[in-house]
Amino acid sequence: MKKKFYVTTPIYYVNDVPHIGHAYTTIAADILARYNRLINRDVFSLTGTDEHGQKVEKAAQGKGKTPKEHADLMVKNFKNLWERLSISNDAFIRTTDDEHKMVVQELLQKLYDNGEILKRTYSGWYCTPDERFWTEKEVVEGKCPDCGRPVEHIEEDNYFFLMSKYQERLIKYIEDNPSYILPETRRNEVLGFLKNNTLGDLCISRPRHRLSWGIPLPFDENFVTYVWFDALVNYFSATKYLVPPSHPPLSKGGQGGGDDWWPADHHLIGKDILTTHAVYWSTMLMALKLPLPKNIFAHGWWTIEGKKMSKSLGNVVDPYEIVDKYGVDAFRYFLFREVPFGLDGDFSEQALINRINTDLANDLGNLLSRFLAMAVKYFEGKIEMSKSLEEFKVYCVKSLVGAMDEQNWSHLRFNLILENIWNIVSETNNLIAREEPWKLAKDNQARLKDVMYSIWNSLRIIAFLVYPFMPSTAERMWRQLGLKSLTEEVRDGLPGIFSWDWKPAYEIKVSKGEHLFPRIETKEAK
Ligand code: ME8
Repeated sequence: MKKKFYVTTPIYYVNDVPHIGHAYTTIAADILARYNRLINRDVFSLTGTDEHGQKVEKAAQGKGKTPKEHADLMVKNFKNLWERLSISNDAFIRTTDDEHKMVVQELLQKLYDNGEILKRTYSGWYCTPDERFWTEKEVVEGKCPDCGRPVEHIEEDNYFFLMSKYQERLIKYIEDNPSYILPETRRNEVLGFLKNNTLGDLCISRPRHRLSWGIPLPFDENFVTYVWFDALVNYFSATKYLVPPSHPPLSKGGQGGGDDWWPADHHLIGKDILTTHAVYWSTMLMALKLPLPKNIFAHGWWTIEGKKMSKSLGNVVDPYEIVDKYGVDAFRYFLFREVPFGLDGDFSEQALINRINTDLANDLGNLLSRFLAMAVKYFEGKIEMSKSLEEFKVYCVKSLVGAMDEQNWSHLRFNLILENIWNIVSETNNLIAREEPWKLAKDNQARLKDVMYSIWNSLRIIAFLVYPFMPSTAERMWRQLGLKSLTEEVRDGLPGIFSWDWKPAYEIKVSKGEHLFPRIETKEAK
């Protein structure tokens, strides 16, 4: 039976248009999804939108629309962008889906019946834009400690999830499971927070008179659900109704979808929403007696030329603009090569151009075109399946193993994986410089054949290794190397296709194609 792999992105608020930050997390999830499909796992990759709450209600009001009409329009921005960025998500969840709402209500009822939710009078400071309460101690001079905007004092009845009783269990869980929260700095941050503070209970309702755009509490219609309780449940509810038919139930007699896809392998999020995931979601699952996800990975923050991205600064990076100018694959590659996943990064067009010109145009693109030109010149494109040069093979196989290392993938070390792939690229360039095929063509045809096969084989390996990061580049490489469709061939040729000297059963004839990454000429790059 195939191993399953389930990866999620945050569900994004519909009150904003997507920018580079949203693209970053979603591309990361796509890289994992594509890689896991490549190695023959049954993959479910999920993204979606978070559509309830005050912010959406207000934004819709401002535009003279109902919240749902507003959301319907905004969702298109996300769906279109994911298509443009070659995101291969299996499903798109919206918190306004009826099925999702039903699951949220079911879970709320279960918690309520089990005495995990209680009604209390609450008095505290409320930050409307952030939709959260703060205690007297937390408020800084009448302002929200998180966003710095004024808070208002509110006293009202509300429902509370008894989160505090899970504090010790959560600490133990995180300590016992070192890769539950990654990277390690974030894990330590959560542990530090849990050990040095007393966890409160979580207010999970909003009175309907103040907020109507939400899921009603099943046990009290005067209240709607706090937006985070509704949003976090998406990861679980999706497994109940969005697993496509191509993903059959894994257990015998399953109903399709169902609990079989829970728990997720990775929740990818930005560091901004670590507490809601690591603390709220984890304790909610404990109270529901459901397994916890295998990993929550909180990545770093992108700034733009050293500044925080903000509408008021006018520096929000529009992914459409970047990919129109530089191409989707270059953008996808840049984001994961430039900065180790987990750390903060700074975006600038110049840094992107530098990466394109060096890693992509020079190292990779030129390698392929030089090889193709030589193959056409010396052998009319026909590549004889011989064997790789031994020393070259030994060096490259080490990097191949690194690029497919389970630990590297389960810890999302994308930059290390890319580094391993580029070791093979560099070593293949070195091989050409060392062997000088143009000289061998004159006096050593036998060696020339081995050298050319070695390069062909290495480029083939590079093609499938870059596939998760740059899917269309990989397919183009694969075809230019005289092979059929990468994804189909990988599936048919498993598992041998990942080994160094795999050979297709058919004759290989290569032909010159378009350069993968034309060099970008700018004043600075010259
Ligand atoms: O928080 N750098 O949605 P959201 C890197 N609806 N990543 C960034 C980024 C930046 N500058 N800006 C945004 C929400 N992101 C909730 C989530 S999940 C159950 C509910 C990415 O639209 C990053 O993944 O504000 C961050 O966590 C997410 O967008 C926040 O998206």
